[in-house]
Amino acid sequence: MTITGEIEPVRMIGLHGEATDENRYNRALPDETLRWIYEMMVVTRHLDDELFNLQRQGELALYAPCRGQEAAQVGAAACLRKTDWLFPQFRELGVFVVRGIPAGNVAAVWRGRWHGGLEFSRKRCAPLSISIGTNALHAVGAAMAAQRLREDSVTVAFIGDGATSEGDAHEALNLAAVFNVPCIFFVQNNQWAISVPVSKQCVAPSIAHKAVGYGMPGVRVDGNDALACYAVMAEAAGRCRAGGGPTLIEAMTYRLGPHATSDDPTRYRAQEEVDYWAARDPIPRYRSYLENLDLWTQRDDERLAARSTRLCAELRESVIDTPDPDVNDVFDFVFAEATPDLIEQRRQLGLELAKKA
Ligand SMILES: Cc1ncc(C[n+]2csc(CCOP(=O)(O)OP(=O)(O)O)c2C)c(N)n1
Ligand SMILES: [Mg+2]
Repeated sequence: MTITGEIEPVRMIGLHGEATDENRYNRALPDETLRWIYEMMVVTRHLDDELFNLQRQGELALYAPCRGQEAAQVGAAACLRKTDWLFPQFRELGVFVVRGIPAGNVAAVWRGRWHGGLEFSRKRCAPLSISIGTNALHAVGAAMAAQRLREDSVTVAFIGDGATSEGDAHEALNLAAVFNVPCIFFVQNNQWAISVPVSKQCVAPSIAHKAVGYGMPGVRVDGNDALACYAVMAEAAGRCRAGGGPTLIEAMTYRLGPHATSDDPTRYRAQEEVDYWAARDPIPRYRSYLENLDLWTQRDDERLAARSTRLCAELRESVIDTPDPDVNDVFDFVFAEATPDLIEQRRQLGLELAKKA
């Protein structure tokens, strides 16, 4: 849908799990898909907590938690095909879980052990982009490649409200529109960019409105409503596959935790604001929706809790048990064929290490 001035986000599940009267999108997903979306959100929440704990225990250098953003991430990723390309920023655990990337691989990245842990070629997920906004350009490049190869794949750039202020994001959005590429810009507006509120990033009526200036459809969606996120992404992906070009989606959500494990958000935001959003937690809301449809019971909770516990244990084991990689990986995986400079650097490092041994 093209925005026409209204900024009311698309919402398919009300705050208490009731179906809204939103009828522009398909809500009749198969029961298994509806249940799977919930499972992915709950698993993400548990793994997110475990990653946080692992950092606190000194096992990871840093971690950027996604608590509160599970609906946006899982909803957006769940409607994609495995052949679609993902270009994350750095907070997209829910997207990785949906794509089947083991949380241990994500942990390896935050441990500084293996920066390619998201398996670009096998899982079609680019490495974390700590330089915010840069991944949007990579996504557009990949979409241009898909266009030239006549693939019907879609690429998704996951960026934050803060990243929309970066020149790279502007260039990417404009390029995507001009070349009509199959790229979706999924902006998680979680209200904050570290300690800077979204009011300091954007004074347009919404981030979605900016799509008008680029000449692409813009959609604002309730980012704490997994079904609505799924629906608007499915629509945008369908448009990409039909040659209809890019879409800018703004998912209204909230980062319930700190920016990263080194941040203290109590220094810059009020507890009342956090409480307001905690009461809009996407997970219980979606659970109520499933219960209303008779699609979820307490026995399902028990099964899901066991699954989450197992996945957290696997994550912990993989972090603690896996040996550090060979330092030469730094040189071996830069180019398909090492350049003379890299070969020389590799030789020099080998000599240094031999001295120390
Ligand atoms: C190019 C660049 N400039 C500055 C930073 C420092 N930085 C790290 S995260 C961040 C804010 C990101 O905010 P947002 O895009 O809203 O994502 P969120 O952290 O809310 O998920 C900034 C400015 C960076 N990583 N990269
Ligand atoms: Mg943000």
